[in-house]
Amino acid sequence: MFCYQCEQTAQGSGCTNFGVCGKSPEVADLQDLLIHVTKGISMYAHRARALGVSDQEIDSFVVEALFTTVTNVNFDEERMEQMIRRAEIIRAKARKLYEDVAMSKGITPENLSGPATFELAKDKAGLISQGEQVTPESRAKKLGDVMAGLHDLILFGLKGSAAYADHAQILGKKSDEIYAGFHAFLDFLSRESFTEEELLGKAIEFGHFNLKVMELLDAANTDAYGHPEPTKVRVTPIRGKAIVVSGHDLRDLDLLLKQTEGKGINVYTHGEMLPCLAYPELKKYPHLVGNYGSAWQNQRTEFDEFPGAILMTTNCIQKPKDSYKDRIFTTGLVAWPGVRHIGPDKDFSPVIEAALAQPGFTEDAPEKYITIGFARNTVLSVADKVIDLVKRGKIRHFFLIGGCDGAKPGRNYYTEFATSVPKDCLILTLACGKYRFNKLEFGDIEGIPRLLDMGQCNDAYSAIVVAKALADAFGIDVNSLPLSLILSWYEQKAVCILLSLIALGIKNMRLGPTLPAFLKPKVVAFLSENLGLKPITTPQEDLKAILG
Ligand code: FSO
Ligand code: SF4
Repeated sequence: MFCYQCEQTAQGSGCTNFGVCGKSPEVADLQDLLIHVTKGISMYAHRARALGVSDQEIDSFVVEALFTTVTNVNFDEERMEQMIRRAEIIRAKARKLYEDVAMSKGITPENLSGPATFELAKDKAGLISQGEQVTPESRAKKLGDVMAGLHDLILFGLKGSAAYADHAQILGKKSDEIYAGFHAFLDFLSRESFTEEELLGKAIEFGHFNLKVMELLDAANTDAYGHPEPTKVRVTPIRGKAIVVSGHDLRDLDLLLKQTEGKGINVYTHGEMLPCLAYPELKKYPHLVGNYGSAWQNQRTEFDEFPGAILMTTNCIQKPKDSYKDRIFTTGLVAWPGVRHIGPDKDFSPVIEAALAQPGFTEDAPEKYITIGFARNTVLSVADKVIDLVKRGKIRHFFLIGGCDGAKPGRNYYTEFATSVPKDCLILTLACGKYRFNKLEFGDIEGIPRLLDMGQCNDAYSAIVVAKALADAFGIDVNSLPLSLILSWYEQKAVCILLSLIALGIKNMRLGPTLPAFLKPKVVAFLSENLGLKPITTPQEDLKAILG
């Protein structure tokens, strides 16, 4: 195995024996093989589309295959093997689709090779050794470090973007342009050789593409559940039976809420599900009582102490402790060997039974609330007031402190940064990194809360919309706004967002806790020269540099 797709990669360079995340070498190799076959599918699907035909099963599968390989999604060898076998069938379907349409138009189909035609081994051991031949490490041997790193930057971005596209397609939002994009990028990545210019150009093109994916998911979420609105959310448990839902999928939560109605079970959000509590069509359920716990990396302690059932709807799952292995469930693409999985029928009865068999919370904890729900609609509704406050010098600067959390001690930077931001500045936040400071008191500036939680990581889209609207209102470029982005990254969704921000030309972003291992020094130097992208240093130094 060789995996360096996330921030916690071993020694900051690559997991080679076993994933720091808990991913086995076998699963890592199978994931790389799945990506390889998926490139083959897209080589055909891309060409078929150019001739006017497409197929929903092929389109959806490619998105799912990419998402399955995102950090902390699928740790199950059996499921990975099944996915590869299905990929083989889908590839044959895509090939037929392309060859048939070409023939019908009197065109000789291209004779494709590589990922399009290689034969898969008959048994799992054979698949694993095939996977070993297509790891990022073997790519680096062929293409060289810089080129392979740029290839992987795009590939990892695609994986993150696929997570968003999958959430959107689950809610019925499907876009031909977006499926076409996934196939086109994978087809590009299936090539044998590249130039640095081509790869850099594609990375920027991908950044623009991902904006459309985030826009699609924003539309899917808001069309289905309304626009998030400022909502006071309870963050301490109340007496009664309980289910906690983690991950990112709004529809899973909705379905679970419907199935638990009248059952005397309280439902809590965890991690990136917190923003769900602000959507009108989700918060309407009285038994969705609040948020439990904090960010993903604390789940082993928090789930251990949770006296009910646990449902994981997407990443980030960690190895379950024995103490809760029989009351944690996965659904969708997330999988852990031996953990019970709720299939596509979304019958959550086993989760409900497990919750009823547990004691639940025996008493109310002391009340504590936080306010969430400051996505684009809400923030833009007070834009005039915010603009006025900026003009009157009441708001000096905006900080977007957003991104993922993780286990490394260096992540304290973000808490320290948030608490050191001067009182005349606003803080926008999103994704799971905010748990380090979202329960602290930040106060307000003439009624506008100083800490505005915009939502999940994909709500970076909201932040971009707000930044553009503010820039328009002031008649200036986004980079001239008194706005600084302080980003934390962990997995591939952060990579696609970063590429979108780079594509928009956002300058002077600070990124931490460490820089991605796949961004080689030459690429870092390029981004730093052209966009002033820099690693975080200390909160005090960075604040001083920003505010002058
Ligand atoms: Fe966090 Fe995990 Fe949402 Fe990521 S829960 S780390 S960026 O999955 O996607 O923010
Ligand atoms: Fe290592 Fe991250 Fe890959 Fe897991 S996802 S194997 S921790 S680099």
